Amino acid sequence: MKEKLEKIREEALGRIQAARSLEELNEVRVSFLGKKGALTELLKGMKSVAPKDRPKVGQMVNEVRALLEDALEEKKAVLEDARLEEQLKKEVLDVTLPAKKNRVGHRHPNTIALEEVERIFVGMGYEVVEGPEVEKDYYNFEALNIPKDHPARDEQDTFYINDEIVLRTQTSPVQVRTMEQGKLPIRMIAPGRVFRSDEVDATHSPSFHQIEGLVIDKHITFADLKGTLAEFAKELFGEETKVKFRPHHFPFTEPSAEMDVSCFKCGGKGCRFCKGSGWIEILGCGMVHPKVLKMCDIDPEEYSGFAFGVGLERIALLKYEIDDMRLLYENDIRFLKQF
Ligand code: 2NL
Repeated sequence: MKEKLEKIREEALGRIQAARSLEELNEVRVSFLGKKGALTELLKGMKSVAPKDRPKVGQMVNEVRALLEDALEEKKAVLEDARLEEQLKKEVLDVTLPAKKNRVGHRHPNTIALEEVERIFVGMGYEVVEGPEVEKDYYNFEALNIPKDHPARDEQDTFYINDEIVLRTQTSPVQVRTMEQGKLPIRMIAPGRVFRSDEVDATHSPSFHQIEGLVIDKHITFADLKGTLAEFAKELFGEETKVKFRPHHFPFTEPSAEMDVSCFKCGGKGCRFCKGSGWIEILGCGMVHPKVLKMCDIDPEEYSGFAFGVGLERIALLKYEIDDMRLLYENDIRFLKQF
């Protein structure tokens, strides 16, 4: 009995020592101290021990049990420490690493330019008005004094839905519709998508954006047009910007002009950007043609007005020094995120 006990003790201590994990250690505990464990089995053999020796043997068994329990406890603490250590190693957190950046999108250069133009005109008391992209021929051409044989009406230039319906080639129809409503005075801009049957190249696209402006009131003169557009140019391109007007022709304005701004790159001296001239063409404008007013039931003897039209893409290309319009439509994030 004593030898058996000794053997159990040595074997148990050896296996406790060798245990590599808490699970393995628990197996060792069960196999020696559990209900069917070696030590428990040994106690069941007490019947064969002489009654007078039983207290002594019982004491020996209890001593071994206590010894093994202590050894198990000790090893358990060691293994628990090791497990914690390992877990901490696995969960190392380098707080000096740069944080993951959330990639946030932003506005398209066209939109940035549009909002800038809107801000300038809203600041001068203008309303922003939108209208349909699919328009009646009447609003797109007829009401703007564009005669039936005008080249702009050619199928080469305009997308026709049928004889009476077109994709608008400018946003003027929005202004005609506003004039028709009869509420005067008018101070408005009409931004939006327009369509022309153009081949795609660095400066053309069959679909682009325009911002037109219209002012109708009593006593509006070309001086109002000049002052307003000069102020617009200064706000858009910088306080030092100069403007000049060259005579032009549009069927819907009389007189008509094109406005140039002094080159904001070289200040007017002439550089590659303005092709040496010192000036950059920016918009078309003029005094609203009396015929256009009449067609909208506005009396040209009492009221007068000016109007202008500017390409949004043209402004975006100039402001952000982009040399090819197609870049604005490709939606390549690497390009877009620069603005
Ligand atoms: C351009 C510049 C322009 C207008 C648009 C306009 C609108 C109404 C009446 C009179 Cl309702 N005019 N818009 C005026 C001058 C120029 O656009 O380069 N267009 C082809």
